[in-house]
Amino acid sequence: MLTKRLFLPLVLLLLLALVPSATAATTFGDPFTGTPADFGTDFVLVQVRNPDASEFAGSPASGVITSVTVKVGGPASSVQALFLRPTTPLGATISLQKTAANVTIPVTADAGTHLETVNTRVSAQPGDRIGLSVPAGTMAFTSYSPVPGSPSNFCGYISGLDSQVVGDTAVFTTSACNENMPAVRATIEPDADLDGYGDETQDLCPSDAARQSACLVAPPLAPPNLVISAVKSSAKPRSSATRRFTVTNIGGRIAAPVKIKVVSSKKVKRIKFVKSLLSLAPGASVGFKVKVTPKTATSTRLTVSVSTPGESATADNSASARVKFKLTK
Ligand SMILES: [Ca+2]
Ligand SMILES: [Ca+2]
Ligand SMILES: [Ca+2]
Repeated sequence: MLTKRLFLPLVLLLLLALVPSATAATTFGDPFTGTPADFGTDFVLVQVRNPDASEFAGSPASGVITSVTVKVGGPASSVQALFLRPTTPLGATISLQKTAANVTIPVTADAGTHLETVNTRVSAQPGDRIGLSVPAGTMAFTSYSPVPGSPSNFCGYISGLDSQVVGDTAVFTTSACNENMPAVRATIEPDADLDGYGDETQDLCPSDAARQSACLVAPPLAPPNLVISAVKSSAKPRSSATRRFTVTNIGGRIAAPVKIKVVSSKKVKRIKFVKSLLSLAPGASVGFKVKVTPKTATSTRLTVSVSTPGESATADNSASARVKFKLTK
């Protein structure tokens, strides 16, 4: 059984998971079940109910509206698609904010009706919807009654020309809209990188907000290839000796620290790294020192090898230097 302490965070997680964002292209709006006719004079319509009279939820997800389709007929004309976001709940009125510039949809003459589609690129949120503005004298067939004689109001309505600019909010009357439904719907695609381009037809690189063309393919990484050499030294014998080595990466990128291993005579008493070697860019060299203190010998051969994961060419990964000591009593 879930305790309250576990239950509340779980509910929050579930609520976050419910914030919808399109995962594939989807269509919302009028299902085009009827035949539009001339609605009358100039007006703006927006859908507020489904044909079954349930409340229309608008776009089911966030993303980019990539096309708008209208079912139209009548004389040759054009209508305007509006991109609208509710700012109040549905009631006798509904307030809708314009989120983008209108898109013009040309209507070819048709005694019957047909579909007209225009491509768009408009970012949208869940609940957004498409309005239709039909200019005065257009006489286009743009709306119909999904349920003739229904007491439900299927649309929001404002009379006259659309004079709103982007960002404006207009009050649509739903009670004066009667049973008319604007014959418009839209396709929304996911926009995972939020670059404002639909990820299925407009954005060839949905993982990069800076690109809409195909993603760059990273060239395969060359493996690293280390070589090491001992730096010659003419230092006089001392009680301890420090010898320099130089390691160069003549291959590709090193993804892990370079390991340094000192192989030397058992006569060596103490080996001390003066510098550690964590990474090495392709083509770069770095020197490091190994300090040797003898036990009893007056000379020994000091061998140092380097290695890093991913390297196979290891024949040149070790170098030797003879070191001479002056023993102290
Ligand atoms: Ca995108
Ligand atoms: Ca992109
Ligand atoms: Ca090598």
